[in-house]
This record gives sequence, structure tokens and C-alpha cells, in this order.
Amino acid sequence: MKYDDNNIFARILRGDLPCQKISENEYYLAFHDLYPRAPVHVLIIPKGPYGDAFDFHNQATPDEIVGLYKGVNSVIENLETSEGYRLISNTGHHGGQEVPHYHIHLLAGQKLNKHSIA
Ligand code: DGP
Repeated sequence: MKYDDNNIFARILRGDLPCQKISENEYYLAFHDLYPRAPVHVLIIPKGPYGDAFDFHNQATPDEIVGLYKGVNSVIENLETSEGYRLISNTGHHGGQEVPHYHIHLLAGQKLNKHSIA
């Protein structure tokens, strides 16, 4: 996938658009979803220019991959996820991806419908 530098998450990473930040490191940024579908609805994104899960897994460095997934764990540890959570990554047209920058949804805080998608 050719990366679009002007997608919303690229603009958030550049500081051109605001976000409700939760945490970050050199490799990831975690922030609240603007349209939450659960009491906890967080997006965790890599800082590098990766359009989807495949591009990230295929092209990111080991440090970037570890850095992103440490970010997922940081969110799990620091928000209300003691009763469980769901991780989702919508990819491409059939997957329902709207923003073409790889992101992981973390949903928690209530019993989630088996078929609910973020
Ligand atoms: P997806 O449909 O999987 O590509 O998820 C994109 C998510 O991004 C969706 O849940 C809504 C969220 N979103 C869209 N625009 C913004 C924004 O400007 N700020 C934040 N924080 N979230 C946004």
C-alpha cells in the first residue's frame, strides 16, 4: 500500500491535529478514539509510515515492532482492562479500515458484544 502522508493519524503524529494522548515512546503513540464504542476505546499506532498491518509486519524494524507492542501492553496495564479487552485491527476495504495508517483498537470497560467491531 502506498502511504498517504496526509492521513489523519499522520497529521496527529506531526502535531498538526490534536489528540487525547495516553502514552507514547519513540515507536508508538496511544490516544483515545474520537468516536468511542466502549468505555475504554484506545488507538495504538506506530510512529513510522505504515499503512496497514501487513506493511508494518513486513517493513518495520524489530525495534519498531517491539516498541509498538510494548505500547499495547502499557495501555493494557494502565487503563481499566482487569476484566478483559479486545484488540482489533481493521485492514483494507473488506476489513473496514477508514484511516490508512496502521492502528490497533483496544476496547474494554464493559462486556463486549461477540460480533461488535470497532
Ligand atoms: P478504522 O475504521 O479501523 O480505520 O478506525 C479509525 C478510527 O479512528 C475510528 O474508530 C475513528 C477514529 N478517528 C477518526 N478520526 C479521528 C481523529 O481525528 N482523532 C481520533 N482520536 N480518532 C479518530
